[in-house]
Amino acid sequence: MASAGQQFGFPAPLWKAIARVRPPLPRWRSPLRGPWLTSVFAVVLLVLLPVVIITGLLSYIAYGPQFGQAIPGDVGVLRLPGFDWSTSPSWLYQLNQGLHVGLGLVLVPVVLAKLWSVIPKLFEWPPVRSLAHALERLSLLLLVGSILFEIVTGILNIQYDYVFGFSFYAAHYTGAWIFIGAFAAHVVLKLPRMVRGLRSRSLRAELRAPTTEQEPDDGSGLVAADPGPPTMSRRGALALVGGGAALVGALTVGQTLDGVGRATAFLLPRGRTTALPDGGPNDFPVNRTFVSSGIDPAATGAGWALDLTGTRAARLSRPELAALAQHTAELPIACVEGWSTVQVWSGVPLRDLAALCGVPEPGSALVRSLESGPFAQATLTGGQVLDPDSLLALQVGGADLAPDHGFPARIIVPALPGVHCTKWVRSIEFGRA
Ligand SMILES: Nc1nc2c(c(=O)[nH]1)N[C@H]1C(S)=C(S)[C@@H](COP(=O)(O)O)O[C@H]1N2
Ligand SMILES: [Mo]
Repeated sequence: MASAGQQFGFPAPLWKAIARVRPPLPRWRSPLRGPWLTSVFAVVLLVLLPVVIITGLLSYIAYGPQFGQAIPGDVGVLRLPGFDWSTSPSWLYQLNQGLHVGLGLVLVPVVLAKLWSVIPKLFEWPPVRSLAHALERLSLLLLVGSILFEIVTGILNIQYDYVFGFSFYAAHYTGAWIFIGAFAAHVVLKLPRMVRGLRSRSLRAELRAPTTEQEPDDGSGLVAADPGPPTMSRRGALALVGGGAALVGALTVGQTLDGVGRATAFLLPRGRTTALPDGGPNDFPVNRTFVSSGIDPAATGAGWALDLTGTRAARLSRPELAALAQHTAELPIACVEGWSTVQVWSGVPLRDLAALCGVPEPGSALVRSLESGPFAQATLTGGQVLDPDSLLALQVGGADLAPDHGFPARIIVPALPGVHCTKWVRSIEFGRA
């Protein structure tokens, strides 16, 4: 350790003096802290955080970055290999986002417990001992900073609370990559230590008997030198964190499931309003009501007609659309924010509309809404248009769509992110492959 000061070019006596003048930093004295407990929290995160990461990146791809409609648009070197998001199984995006948001929330207590278990390291003195130590601490700053940033921005977003003055998606995406890099480095550096920590005690023995005796000091800096009296057993600590995670999970899953499950989704701010609270087919959650879209109600009246363009143009009124062959499919709407609802939709298959305007094998379809603003348009892939269950829906559960659900017509495509299931459709432009 004599080299520590020398690496920075400090004379050794000065370095030693810095080490001696420890400021009055808090002393962390819980006898619970130790390498085994930290390793237990670590292994849970090591297994489950990659699921949150991967589903997050898949959601970015599902948005269709190839059409410039994933946010952020230009991500430079962070561009993911593009592929067309599948339409099957129809619950693919529902599962993806249920996992991303649900597991992300469930892991919050585990992340907090892990940070609590290593907090003495934050107050280490001297703050840096060598260049390697300085780099390690910098990577930890990025690791902890980015995961807290992802948690806070993620939760604020699903709470519909855009308090930040920047784009949620751009920030969450960039933060994710910082986290991925720091997480990978951390795993490489700490994996052996985690394995040693896990091996140092038997989980079964810990769970069987409540132990409060301190773990032996392995020099990791986690075990308090002057421990305070125990407040709870290690088993109690695991039960507290596990119970917290289970409670968050129980209050969240309902948003991805339908029916009675939704009543238990207490953490869900959205989807509590329903379009028509009459127990009928339109009585299911709505995010954005017709009134808040700002569309003039007259524009959805008898004069409404759908404009189609391809190699030839067509204009179809609602009765004309209803006179075409109808198809019915039970499909979810799954929002990026994790909530979803499965309904029975009926309408005209998009591929029939494509064929009608001379593009039987479309490469894309640009759907425009009567609305302006962020939901004004969305582009579908050729594969999405050609799925037989992809619809321009006119009805839900056998009744005409309520204004809040997109009357006169809305897009429903299996496994498509909810945001691209455009409501109040005005026109569709089919592009060639
Ligand atoms: N025109 C338009 N279409 C839209 C939206 C919208 O605000 N305007 N919301 C989108 C989003 S984000 C989702 S998740 C689905 C379902 O939203 P809803 O509950 O508001 O119908 O519709 C999508 N289609
Ligand atoms: Mo959404």
